Amino acid sequence: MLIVGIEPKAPGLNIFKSATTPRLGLVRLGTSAQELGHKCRIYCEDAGDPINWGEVILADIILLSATTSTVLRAYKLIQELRKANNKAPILIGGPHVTFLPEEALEAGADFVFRHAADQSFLQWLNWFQTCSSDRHALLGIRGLSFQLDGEYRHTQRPEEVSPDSWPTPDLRLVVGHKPKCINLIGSEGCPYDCDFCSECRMHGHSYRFRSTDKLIADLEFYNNIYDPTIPIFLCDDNLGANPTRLIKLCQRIVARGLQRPYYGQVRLDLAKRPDVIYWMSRAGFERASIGYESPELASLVACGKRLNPAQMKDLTKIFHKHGITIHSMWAIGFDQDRLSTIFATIWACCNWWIGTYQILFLTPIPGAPRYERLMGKGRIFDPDLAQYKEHEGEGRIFNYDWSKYDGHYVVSYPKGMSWRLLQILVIFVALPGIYNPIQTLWIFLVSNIRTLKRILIGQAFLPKIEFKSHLTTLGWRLAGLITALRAQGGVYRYLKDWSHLPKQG
Ligand code: B12
Ligand code: SF4
Repeated sequence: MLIVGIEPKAPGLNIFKSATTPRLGLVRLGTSAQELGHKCRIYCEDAGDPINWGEVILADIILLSATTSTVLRAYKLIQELRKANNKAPILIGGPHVTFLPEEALEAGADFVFRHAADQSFLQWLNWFQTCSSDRHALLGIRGLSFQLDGEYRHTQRPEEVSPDSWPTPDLRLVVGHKPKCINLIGSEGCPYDCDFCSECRMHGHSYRFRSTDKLIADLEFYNNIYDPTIPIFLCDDNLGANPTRLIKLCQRIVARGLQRPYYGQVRLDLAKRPDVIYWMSRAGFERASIGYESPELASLVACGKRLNPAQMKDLTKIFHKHGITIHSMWAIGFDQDRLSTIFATIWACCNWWIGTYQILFLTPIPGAPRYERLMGKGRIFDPDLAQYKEHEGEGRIFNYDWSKYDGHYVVSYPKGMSWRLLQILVIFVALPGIYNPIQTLWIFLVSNIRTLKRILIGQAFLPKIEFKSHLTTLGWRLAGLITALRAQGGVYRYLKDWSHLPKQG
């Protein structure tokens, strides 16, 4: 069968536009389907060729994958896909529709896959090939939402599968995609349940890890098909969740000669274990993406960081000392935040010499505890019970246009300041302020000098990777500045569109 998958493009301009990589959902499912003998073609609108409508017409099954900010584009595509091909069932999945399955069914999807679909998708494929006339049989597939006898039905949440059962995602399925960075994920689940994140409800509260053997095999696979200078982003939500496992992975990378530029998503407190950072540096980790969230103690306590700003500064230095550049992720809009928080964030980014950063507004994405708390009266889907229930929150969300849920727009009333001032100060002052060319030049100079010093004391294991990383940072910072300035037009229009909101607002 011909399976066509589509990952819709992100709405508008955002700071991720220059680092486009496909999410791995469709690629992983497509690889599994391909192993079963099906032909799979994936179109990632932001990272590859445009959709080939000739292929869409011939497709037997159409897959769509979306996050909250891309879901409206997915719903629009459903209408166009139907017109082009009204025989093929349209399946949709991802972290948004998992928590709003009926919204996707109303938008025209035939089947919604909730949570991880590695098992349910293959079971569905089997159903489709063998007994598609018996829709009642679908009730036996977990994690599925669909219509039966004129009613929406939601089967119970899927069982958690071992990450070792995942195939190595074959990015070559993404038509026209020439990776500038290869994403690879090796774990699922998270015990922290942060207020603004949906990971725990999506994948459960316990960490499940892919074995080191499998990860090494994944890395070897990419080493064989892609240029070894292309970075691999180990995008686990917390790559350092098990520090011993991470050390073992790095040691195996070194032993197998698989050093190359790696990026990893870790928590800042991983630096309390300098031995882990040392091994990361030896394996080639040039960049760590770290959720800093806030430079203010009250907000750090509120989001469960268990670190104070002074400790954060010191831990930042440990990454730098090992030649690892930091991409810091900050969130603004905690109930404890005041306007001064924005200036404190600018100060921290500059004063702690952080390579790159993103400052996003805390956005109440469906599935996150924050969404339930901030929404008004309405129905919410309980993923554990697999049913909708009535709910009434604080009523602070004023905009449910999902295309504005990419972290660049304020969509709910903050507690400690006016939403407009928050929006204006972050986009018009903080972003261009921190990416100012003088700071960019300083960071470039300081990090190169740091690497030279590391060479002199025999601590720079992969100096070429380090020097290249400083150039990448320079490029990203300049691109960040340009994007921040270009994004201002959209934000200005947004402020005008919502000018009717009451004053506090
Ligand atoms: C890599 C990554 C990125 C990369 C690339 C992302 C991209 N191309 O969009 C970068 C760094 C650029 C990025 C940016 C952002 N990201 Co991001 N990112 C991720 C991360 C860490 C991994 C994505 C991934 O590949 N996962 C692994 C795959 C296998 O999982 P999956 O896609 O969910 O697929 C499974 C199921 O959902 C399901 N499924 C999915 N699609 C489909 C389709 C069908 C038909 C079927 C049957 C099943 C199915 O089956 C799959 C296999 O089990 C996730 C967190 C996570 N653990 O997933 C966050 C995540 C996707 N990002 C998120 C967000 C919010 C963002 C940003 C808005 C800002 C931010 N917070 O950084 C931006 C927006 C980018 C944009 N395009 O507009 C949220 C999305 C939440 C939501 N409801 O929208 C996530 C879930 C993090 C979180 N827990 O909050 N991100
Ligand atoms: S933000 Fe990170 S640590 Fe917090 S729940 Fe999400 S994945 Fe876990």
